[in-house]
Amino acid sequence: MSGFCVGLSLPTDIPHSLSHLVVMAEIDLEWPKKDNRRLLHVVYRVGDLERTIKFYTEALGMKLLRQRDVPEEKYANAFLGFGDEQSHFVVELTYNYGVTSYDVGDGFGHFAIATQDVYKLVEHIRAKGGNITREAGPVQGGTTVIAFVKDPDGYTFALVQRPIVHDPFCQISLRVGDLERAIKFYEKALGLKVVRKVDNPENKYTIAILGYKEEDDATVLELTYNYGVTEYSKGTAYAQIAVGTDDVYKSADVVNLVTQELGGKITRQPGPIPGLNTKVVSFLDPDGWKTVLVDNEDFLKELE
Ligand SMILES: N[C@@H](CCC(=O)N[C@@H](CS)C(=O)NCC(=O)O)C(=O)O
Repeated sequence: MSGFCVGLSLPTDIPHSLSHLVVMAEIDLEWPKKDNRRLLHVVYRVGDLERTIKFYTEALGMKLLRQRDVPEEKYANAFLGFGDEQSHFVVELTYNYGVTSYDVGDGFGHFAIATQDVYKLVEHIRAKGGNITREAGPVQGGTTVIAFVKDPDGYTFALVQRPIVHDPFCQISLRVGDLERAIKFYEKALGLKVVRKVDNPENKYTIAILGYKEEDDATVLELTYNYGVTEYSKGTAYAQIAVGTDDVYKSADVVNLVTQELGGKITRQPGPIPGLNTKVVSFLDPDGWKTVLVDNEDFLKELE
């Protein structure tokens, strides 16, 4: 059985004749798997919007897709990626007026960019003044060529060599303190599937790759578990991943139940964001990483 019933009390001011009724609402636990979901963008804070835009466009090869300034709330956003937001995963940078630096924390892993030639991209980034923190070469214990680069705010970008690249922005990596709990959460609450899992006892870590499609076809979430490490600092820089949904209310019902079982919590109840009218629901996973589910139609209207 995929759903079960939950009793909801009616408000106390309804007509007396109805007050004995209890509304039975069916919660469809399979909804996240049936829903029309896609990783849309990742949101994080930077200390200087122009500096980051310059680095991402000139060194990493992204395009500036759109920008908005919200002076009444004292912040500005810039969206960058390797193609249009309708079909590509992008970054949403947030600049808060006057805040010039943030703590990235030790729980955030990296963003990953796929490219056919990591060596060449490393040289290009170096020539643009980028900070290469791990030179190009095969990954420890494997053959895939990778490199690590730090952006001006200290966020790590992994460069990953692949023969065919659809959307270069291919991965977000976060560290978690209990991998099995995190996998269950992302499967049940978000409808993601484990597309790959690798245990690396030599280097004392396990990674699980979760996606709505196979790793080569869409951007995925990588969860890393380092043996024995159960907690990480989240810092103040990284914010959340945005995922599209056809129904934030049905999604929220499922998330609510999953948080009762596995931990985490809803931080913004489902509904339209005042002023913007895009319907969203936000929540934390059991490790404290945030996701926002965004109504697909409302999101497309934002792009018009
Ligand atoms: N301790 C690492 C575990 C994950 C890990 O080692 N990932 C691989 C890539 S899948 C890596 O960073 N390898 C380093 C290298 O090859 O230099 C972490 O928390 O990031």
